[in-house]
Order: sequence, then C-alpha cells, then structure tokens
Amino acid sequence: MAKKIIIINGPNLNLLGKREPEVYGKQSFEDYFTLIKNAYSDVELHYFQSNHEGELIDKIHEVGFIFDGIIINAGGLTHTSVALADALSSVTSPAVEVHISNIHAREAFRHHSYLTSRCKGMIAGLGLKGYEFAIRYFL
Ligand code: CA2
Repeated sequence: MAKKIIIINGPNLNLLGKREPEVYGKQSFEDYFTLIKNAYSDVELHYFQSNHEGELIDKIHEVGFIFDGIIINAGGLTHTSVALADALSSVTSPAVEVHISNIHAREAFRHHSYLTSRCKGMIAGLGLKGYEFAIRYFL
C-alpha cells in the first residue's frame, strides 16, 4: 500500500518564490510540490499550508494517527511554539523537521527550535531539496 506522507508548511511559506529569493529561492512551493508529486508517484503525498497556528495543530491531530510521515516546516513558529511541539508529541506519526535556510547560520533567535526534539531529525539549509530528502527518509 502507498505510504501516506504530508508536508505541512507554516506562516509565510505561501510567499515562497514571490519574496526574498536570495534567502528562500525563486520557486513557488506549489510548483515544487507538483515536481515531487510526479517524482514520487508511488507515494500518497499531501500538502497543507497555513498562516495560523491553530490550523497547523488541527492538521497534525487530523493526520497524526493515520499518516506514515509528517514533514514539517513551521516557519517562524519553529522558534516560538510550545503548542506545535506538544501537538507533534501527542500523535503517533513520525515527523521530520525541514528548513529551507540554514537556521544555524542566521540570527541567534533562529538557532533554537521547539520542534526538533519531537522529530526524528531535522534538515536545514539545503533549500527545497530538504523536503525531498525527508520523503526519502520515510521511504
Ligand atoms: O528556512 C526556513 O525554512 C524557515 O523555516 C523559514 C521561516 C523562518 O522564520 C525560519 O527561521 C526558517 C520564514 C518563512 C518565511 O518564508 C518566506 C518565504 C518567501 C518570502 C518571505 C518569507
């Protein structure tokens, strides 16, 4: 049976490809998602983005007992949200944290993530490729 994997993106990641291309690249997430969906056609790959913390938590609860993997880039909430960390702890699906930029090469406030300890691992700084590497981990 096809593995069910979801990519969950948090606040402002809907702007990918539209703003700050020097940090986050030129590609929109929708275009990238089409590419990986085609490349991994044997996977049931889902995508959810929200700018709202509660919606992200609701999505984790919804998929977190059914899916084989959660790939999460919580955007700025990475560095602030105990509630998102608790949501990841409260479900059974394993999660991998992804960041497009290298958060450890940026401002000090980006160096700490509330999510990393609740995840199998964390990929940062490899651009959008990080999402693909996370898919491959789950496979
Ligand atoms: O590098 C990442 O993936 C981040 O999670 C991105 C977050 C940032 O707060 C984290 O520290 C690291 C910011 C997402 C904002 O995304 C934008 C994309 C394009 C244009 C403007 C913002």
